[in-house]
Amino acid sequence: MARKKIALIGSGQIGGTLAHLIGLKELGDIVLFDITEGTPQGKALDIAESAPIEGFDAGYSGTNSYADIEGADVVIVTAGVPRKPGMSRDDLVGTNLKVMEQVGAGIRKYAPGAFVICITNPLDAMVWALQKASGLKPSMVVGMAGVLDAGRFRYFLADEFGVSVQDVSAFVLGGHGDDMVPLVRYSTVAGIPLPDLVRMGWTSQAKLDAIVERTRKGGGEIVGLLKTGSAFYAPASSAIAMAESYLKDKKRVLPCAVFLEGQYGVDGLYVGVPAVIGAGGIEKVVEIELNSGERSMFDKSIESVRGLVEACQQIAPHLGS
Ligand code: A3D
Repeated sequence: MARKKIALIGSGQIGGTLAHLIGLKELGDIVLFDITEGTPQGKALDIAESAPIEGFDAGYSGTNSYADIEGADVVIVTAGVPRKPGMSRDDLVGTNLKVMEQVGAGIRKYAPGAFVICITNPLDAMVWALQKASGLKPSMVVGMAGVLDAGRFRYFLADEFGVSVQDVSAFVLGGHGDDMVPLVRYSTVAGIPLPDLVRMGWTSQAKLDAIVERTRKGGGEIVGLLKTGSAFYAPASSAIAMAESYLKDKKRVLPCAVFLEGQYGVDGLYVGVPAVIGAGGIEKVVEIELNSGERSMFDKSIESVRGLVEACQQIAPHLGS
């Protein structure tokens, strides 16, 4: 069986990390694309030269032409600009919306059968724009955010409890903004929900609240430390988990930004919810009951996403509703 073809649109910090991880995991051959000449070619050659040392087989090429992504099975999009200190994700709309229109046109022409994962911020609005611009089915265009947000939540919890990250599972809902909704009730250590762990004396409610707040602001914490850009290792790992579930038909249940058509009372927006990713793309949206506190946090998060999408519709009315 021929290797799968994975196209990476954007060869910056996340794009390069994705390319290396795909090789290390032998998920397929990689085409790195960027508008900057030399960057995708240089990164492709550098990573290809690590293959004999690491012992993996994968083809690498770098390009500035969309024609080279032809027939890609998976496309992961990081093209655009990241945040700098003092910027919110929403400050990126104007620049990155134009980028999504170009990328969408490239995918529409050369990779209409691909499973497309968007990472560019502000995520929930950019994945919406990318789906409109590419014309692909909404079930084949998905946004990466929840796996990363849940990963951060899991890491902080494992650190607090002194247990393996493997035994901590976390649930995050809503948009990828500071008003995302980490769901404490559905987050567990070895199946024990967090509120029970507070009762068992493993941590205090105040410490748990602080961890929830740190999770919400997790992206900003890294931006503040790096000063020149935003997180890239954990975001790349998160998108790889989603791509792997599609390529291997693993049917993992992962929190991702998916197009809602009535689920959770939302219609026509991309919002972070748990979903099954398999060979059919987004195969199922998992709908859970929210209590009134969770519902109001979720609704607040949806309103932020709606505001951003409306801003996109004003800038680019041709994308439709
Ligand atoms: P960076 O290292 O700047 O890479 C972006 C790349 O996109 C650069 O190499 C640019 O040359 C390239 N680019 C710019 N315009 C175009 C275009 N029109 N066509 C093709 N390529 C283009 O950024 P990064 O890799 O650190 O981050 C990429 C994006 O991911 C940013 O928008 C970040 O805000 C976003 N991000 C999202 C998350 C989520 O959890 C959703 C996390 C971290 C970063």
